[in-house]
Amino acid sequence: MAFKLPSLPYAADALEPHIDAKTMEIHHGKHHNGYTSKLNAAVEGTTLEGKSIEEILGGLDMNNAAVRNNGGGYYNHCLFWEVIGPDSGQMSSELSSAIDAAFGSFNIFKDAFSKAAATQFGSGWAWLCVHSDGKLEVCSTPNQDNPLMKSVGCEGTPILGLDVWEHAYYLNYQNRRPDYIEAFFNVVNWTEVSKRYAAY
Ligand code: MN3
Repeated sequence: MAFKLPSLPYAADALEPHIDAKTMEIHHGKHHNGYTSKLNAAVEGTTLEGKSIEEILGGLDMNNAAVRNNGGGYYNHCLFWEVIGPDSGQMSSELSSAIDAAFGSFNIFKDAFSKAAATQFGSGWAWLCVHSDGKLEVCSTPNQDNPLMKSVGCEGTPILGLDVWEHAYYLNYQNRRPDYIEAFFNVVNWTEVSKRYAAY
């Protein structure tokens, strides 16, 4: 069973003015679609065929560049489309408490996450991860790496991710990555992030 590009769960223009429709169309229809088809090509006929993306990334040989880059790209964007949306939803009291416990307050968490996103040199992602004991951590990874991969410097299950590749923001924000990061917080779907926290 090959991996499939998921449909965007909202219209491409639903996140305007924070993320513009053209960026969403290209990002989903070209970039994510490309990772999906290249991932399928990379696993076809190998022992990875038929495994879930979480199984593949959790047991990944980091020297397998095709699966690392395209499997990461496939998973990361699947998560990204779901944790953002036109409705900010509602953060659960459990997630709110965990954020307070780990960072001190939501605003301190937001600063730490924004800093991780802003200082990731070149292409990559910022993450909010939950460890097996429920503790939260903010980190960033280069390229399409993510915390499911062993030895990337942060571990756990990502429950919020921010794509800071230029393809995610350049049409609208050019070199102003900090403005894009600030805008991102207007489109986070906290109901979905809370659901992922509850399922860790
Ligand atoms: Mn991207």
